[in-house]
Amino acid sequence: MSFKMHLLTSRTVAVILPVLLLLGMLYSYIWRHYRDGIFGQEVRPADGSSSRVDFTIVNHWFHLVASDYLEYQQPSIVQGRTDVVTVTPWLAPIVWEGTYNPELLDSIYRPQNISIAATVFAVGKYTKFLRDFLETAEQHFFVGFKVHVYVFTDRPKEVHQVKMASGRQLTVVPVPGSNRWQEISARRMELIQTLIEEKLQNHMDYIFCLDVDSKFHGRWGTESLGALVAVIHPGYYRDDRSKFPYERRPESTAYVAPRKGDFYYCGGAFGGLLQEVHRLANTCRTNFEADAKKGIEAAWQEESHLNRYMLINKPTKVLSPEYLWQDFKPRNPEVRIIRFSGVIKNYADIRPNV
Ligand code: UD2
Repeated sequence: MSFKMHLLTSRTVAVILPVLLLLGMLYSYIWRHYRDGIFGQEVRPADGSSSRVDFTIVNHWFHLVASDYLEYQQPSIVQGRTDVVTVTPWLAPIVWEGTYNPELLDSIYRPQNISIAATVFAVGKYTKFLRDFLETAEQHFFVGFKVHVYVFTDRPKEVHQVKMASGRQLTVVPVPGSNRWQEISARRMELIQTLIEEKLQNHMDYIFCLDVDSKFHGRWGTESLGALVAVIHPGYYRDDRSKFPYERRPESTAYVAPRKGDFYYCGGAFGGLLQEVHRLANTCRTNFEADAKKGIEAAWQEESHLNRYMLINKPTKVLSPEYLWQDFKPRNPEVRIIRFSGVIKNYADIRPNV
């Protein structure tokens, strides 16, 4: 190589290298922002700790592909249910019987091969509810789809063996017991967060977190899918929001002011995409712990924190009280079907404390 050529090559390298370096930095900056927006976010709880979670992109959420061969009833925009409201003021659907076509929905989601995790806690004497919960879930919960049920319990030997259909499985996760039911109920958020981080991310698409003292009676399926899914509590949906049992002490991070609130949601059933439920669980757990440091326990433990969260982070799909009724309540006429309901229980018999 001549001296001139050599000089030219070194100059070229001297120019190209910094440009490449700059481009690399720019790419990594843009990628980080894009990923945080689409795949998940670095969550920084109030205590300053941080937990990064990366989630794979969820195509089926953005792109709904229907089968060309399926024939179904023509939808209408002028006829439909008039006895209930089917959309929130922020335009999220409220799911009631008669507002959707289950075959159409299943035909959209089945080819996507989606997977659904379900968590249920059975600590102490609550293991007695597991059998009915698991058996009825086999009959009604996402039938024909990939489902992985995680049972958190301090009594693994009492977990009932249920025959599960192919593609469905159950994992028992041992957890410590507790002398306080409030702690068992509230600790669920932390355990759900850890489960997502350690076991589910990049393996499952959706997660639903459910109370164990309940049974399925009717279909709970693809109509319930959404990014962030809340269930309207059956006890308060006809009441004025000033009567909702939100946490009313301003010192609590779960505080909701008297003239605020959309709906009162259940702590006993919620779900959505993994990254959304992770964000919810992490926030509720962090806020619960911040309250605990001040000696405050919210009126309805994690249910109060969930309600505060959903007031700010609006659910993208809202499930009507069909999705969590209470067996002691007579059915209201607008509730045409009860899909999932809490059984009647004697708190004094089953809780570790009163
Ligand atoms: C309501 C909520 C519940 C929770 C609670 C406030 C509904 C239908 N239920 O139910 O989700 O927000 O208020 O904390 O919205 N558990 C055990 N062992 C125990 C106690 C509780 O495993 O000793 C678990 C179990 O999964 C149970 C859940 O925690 O289903 C909630 O406890 P609960 O059913 O006693 O609470 P409850 O009926 O007040």
